[in-house]
Amino acid sequence: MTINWYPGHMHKARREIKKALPEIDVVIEILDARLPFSSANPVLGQLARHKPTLKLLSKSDLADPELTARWIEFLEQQANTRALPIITTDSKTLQPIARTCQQLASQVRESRSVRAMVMGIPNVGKSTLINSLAGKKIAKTGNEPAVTRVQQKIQVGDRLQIIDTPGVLWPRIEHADSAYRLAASGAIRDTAMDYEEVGFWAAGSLLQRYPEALISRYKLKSLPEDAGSLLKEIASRRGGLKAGGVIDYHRASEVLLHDLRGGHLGRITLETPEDIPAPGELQDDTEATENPGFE
Ligand SMILES: Nc1nc2c(ncn2[C@@H]2O[C@H](COP(=O)(O)OP(=O)(O)O)[C@@H](O)[C@H]2O)c(=O)[nH]1
Ligand SMILES: [Mg+2]
Repeated sequence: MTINWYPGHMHKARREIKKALPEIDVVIEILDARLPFSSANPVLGQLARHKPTLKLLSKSDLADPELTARWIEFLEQQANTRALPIITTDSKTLQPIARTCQQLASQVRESRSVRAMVMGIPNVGKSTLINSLAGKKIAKTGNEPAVTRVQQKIQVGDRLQIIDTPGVLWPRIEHADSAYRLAASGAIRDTAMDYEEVGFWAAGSLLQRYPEALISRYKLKSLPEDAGSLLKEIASRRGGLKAGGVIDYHRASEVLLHDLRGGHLGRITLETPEDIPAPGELQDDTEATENPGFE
């Protein structure tokens, strides 16, 4: 999957959200539990600032449970916001969704259902969630235009309705660390980013955050000093050593990223609330304000 978010796409997505919002009581934003900041859309918070929001941390089966708990606590400090960890295919983890939406939209009179729409960046689990909640395959996987076709509502329990078409939003592509995290997690499978560069970034990040996982997965005798040395160790163990002792960094990156994405290094989270850059350092949000003509 390639994500190409041109300004045109962003404007269209934004227009569709604006069109849909008046009908919606609660915004359900799906974040990737391994990177809850970087997998968030940079402008949804402003667009939907008057709407109660339920943030669902999907893929929590792959994420570090301690950090997921910290993210939940952090996210719930925002006004009108609740957060829940989910595994989109595990209906048990989805049970609190309906109740939480009702609590968030307490102004909705009891005689009607609370209306919600699922939004999120590509590959975060929107279709899987909608299908799980519907109990059957409704949402198409793949690139379906967001709000343009006729929408159906899925009844979830007594008092929650979810629009069957998710809102597809763009990720934080302009923030370098976020782009690396998105790429390392597999959210962006094929980008303009250099594969080995992502491998080096992941190696450096894992050395810092999850050294024990690396030692046990690659049976290392000691912790390598830097990303290059780690990739060298991996290469020498997994068919990445070429004639004359030349290191195949591409191969080593492939092994590391495959292991990371597949959960073979254990449950790993790539960012903590402390990693959120100060507002001044964030450039991706400027896009929202530099288009005053956009409605
Ligand atoms: N491990 C894990 N994988 C998930 C989870 N949710 C979704 N996925 C996988 O992530 C990929 C993208 O899911 P999809 O629902 O198509 O994402 P969408 O693009 O947001 O609609 C699929 O391969 C799913 O199987 C989850 O909670 N845990
Ligand atoms: Mg989908």
